[in-house]
Amino acid sequence: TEIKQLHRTGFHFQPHRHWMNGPNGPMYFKGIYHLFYQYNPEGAVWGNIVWAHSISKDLINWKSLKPALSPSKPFDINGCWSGSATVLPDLKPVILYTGIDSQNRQVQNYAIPANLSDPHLTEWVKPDNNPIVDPGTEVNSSAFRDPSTAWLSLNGHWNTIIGSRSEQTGMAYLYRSRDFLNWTKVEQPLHSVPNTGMWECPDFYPVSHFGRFGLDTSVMGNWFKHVLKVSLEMTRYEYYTLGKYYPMTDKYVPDNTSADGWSGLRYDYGNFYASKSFYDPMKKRRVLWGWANESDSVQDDVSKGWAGIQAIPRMVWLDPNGKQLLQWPVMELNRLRRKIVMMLNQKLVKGQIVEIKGITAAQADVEVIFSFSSLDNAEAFDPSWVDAQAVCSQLGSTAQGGVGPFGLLTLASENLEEFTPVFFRIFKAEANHVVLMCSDARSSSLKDGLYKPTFAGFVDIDLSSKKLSLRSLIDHSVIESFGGGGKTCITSRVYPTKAVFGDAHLHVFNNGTESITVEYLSAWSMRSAWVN
Ligand code: DQQ
Repeated sequence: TEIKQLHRTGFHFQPHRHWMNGPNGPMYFKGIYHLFYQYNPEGAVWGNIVWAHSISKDLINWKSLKPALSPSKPFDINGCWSGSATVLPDLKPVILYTGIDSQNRQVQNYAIPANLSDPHLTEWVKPDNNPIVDPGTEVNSSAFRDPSTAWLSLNGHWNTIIGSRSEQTGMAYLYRSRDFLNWTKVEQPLHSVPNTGMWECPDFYPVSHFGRFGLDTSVMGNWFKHVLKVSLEMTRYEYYTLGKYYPMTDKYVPDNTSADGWSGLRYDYGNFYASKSFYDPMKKRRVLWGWANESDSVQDDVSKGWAGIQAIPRMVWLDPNGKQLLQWPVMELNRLRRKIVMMLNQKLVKGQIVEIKGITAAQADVEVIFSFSSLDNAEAFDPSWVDAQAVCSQLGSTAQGGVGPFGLLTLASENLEEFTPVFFRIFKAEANHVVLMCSDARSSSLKDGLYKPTFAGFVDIDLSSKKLSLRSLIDHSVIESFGGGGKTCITSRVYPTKAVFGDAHLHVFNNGTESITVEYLSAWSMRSAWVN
């Protein structure tokens, strides 16, 4: 088209054109990473859903293959919806996915590679004994989807969980099988929570108490915790609990260290949904893929010719405090770093803004450590402030505070008509300090008709070192931020009209009474990746 693409990303995963939603069946197989995704081959809006397929050696540069699964049989004729891959112990990958059948029911199917010696696994077969799970009479056939990667129990059978709801109780049904073909529903769901509505894309995996190494989904042991993540259709956020899994009885009991439900822990406090993780045996890590939807209008998507990106894949592991997960962009991303500029010991007094010059600010990676000498100026935290997003939108980034707001001004236009601040503000509570992290899209664009939310989360961090770190990946229409070394993540989609390409600027700022020091900042221009 004639339209200049102002908002296409340079190093995020997206198809060449058309609509993409959730990541499907991510896996590593014989030296190659596979990513499948929900895709409309006919346009930039949701519909006609197939499993598109791309492969990579480094999770950053991708080659697109033909779709692996398209509607063709009675058991998926109305859509090939989300699902997962499991690599069976004899190195045979199997896909479990949701088919929308000829009666518009959601059923679970399987598919296998047509030719295991094809290193790309280009061709997939949907055997005729599908579906392998149907909703029967007990389960709501319009709310029964997204089978997880299967895991092997100590009692010798395979397990998968499937998202659902019964009335308004969200749940993950547990199904088990001895042969991966005949599946039976376990009476009790693996977990359910009243008033949370439909659970999409459940994910269930172990995390180690020690270090950053990931664990294969079927690994069982006493020294692990398990993560249960669900995507809440009602709020469009993903929440997770940490808990204990009993591999003899297949029971999961969440720890009571955080809320279980929509007020619980989130992978990301912004635009990040329908995620899936997989174990990478090459680098012994667990990697998380999540979808960041557009925040512009359907009409904008149609004129752009595309919609949807995947967030940069993240390594996930257990915080040493055992109470939450930590996330960090996979290290392969660093290979795209080109020119670097640094800032050392730059003091920021109240109201100060300092530009980071010399990099491509519309396509950049920034890491910064802020420090402060005292928290005496921290404002009192109102215990009724449970909703970080509400606090953040009330206080904003420009009005003066005590300690903060301080942080980055990303995708800023020359005269600051447009800017997206990513920042912290520290409060004093009864017994501790409370750190608020925000990514505020309200001033991100002069254009109307966009969704410009104020995203925010709290950062559960020990401030005794008087330091707070922030990393932001800036890529034209997306800002992915990692606060406190990956404790709190926020992804925002923004569509600046002036702060584009060479006209985008990056700054550090402080609007708090307490002076803040940029102890150390590195910002890199990012090279574009080869994506599809
Ligand atoms: N959308 C898919 C479902 C999944 C949801 C259909 C996630 O399988 O539950 O494209 O956005």
